[in-house]
Amino acid sequence: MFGKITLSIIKPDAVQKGYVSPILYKIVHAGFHIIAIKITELSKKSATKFYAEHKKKLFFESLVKFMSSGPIVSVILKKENAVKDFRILIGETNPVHAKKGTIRNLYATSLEKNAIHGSDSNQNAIKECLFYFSNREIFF
Ligand code: YYY
Ligand code: MG
Repeated sequence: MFGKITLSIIKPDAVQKGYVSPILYKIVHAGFHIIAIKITELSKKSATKFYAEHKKKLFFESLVKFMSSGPIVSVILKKENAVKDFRILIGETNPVHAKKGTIRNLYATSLEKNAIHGSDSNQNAIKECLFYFSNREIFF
């Protein structure tokens, strides 16, 4: 599966605004297959663990608070070149710089509340998928 899967999270802002369905439609339309999906909520502890790489950044505390502020939808997606192609589909981290038609361009609220997550490497994709799902919940 290395190289063929990525982990996505529809973040609390997008869930709250009712964007789950249009976002999933766009993802599937772009050729990604959903092989695991769940609606869940991150505790502050889990959000801290998930974003551990950013723990020294100034935005970290606010990010953790936001990510644990409401339900999220976590999804494992399968496709050739999943990680790279998905990052293109979601657009730049800062929605102001996200290309027209990308998910962040269409649905983000702000730099912090940017609607969606996508893994940044094949290694991290595997790690992040296993953060949210057990093997029994993944349907290759
Ligand atoms: O991978 P990606 O989500 O595009 O960006 P990261 O650099 O990994 O940052 C994670 C997350 O943190 C980002 O989606 C929004 C938030 N963030 C922020 O609030 N302020 C920043 N200056 C940078 C990132
Ligand atoms: Mg990242």
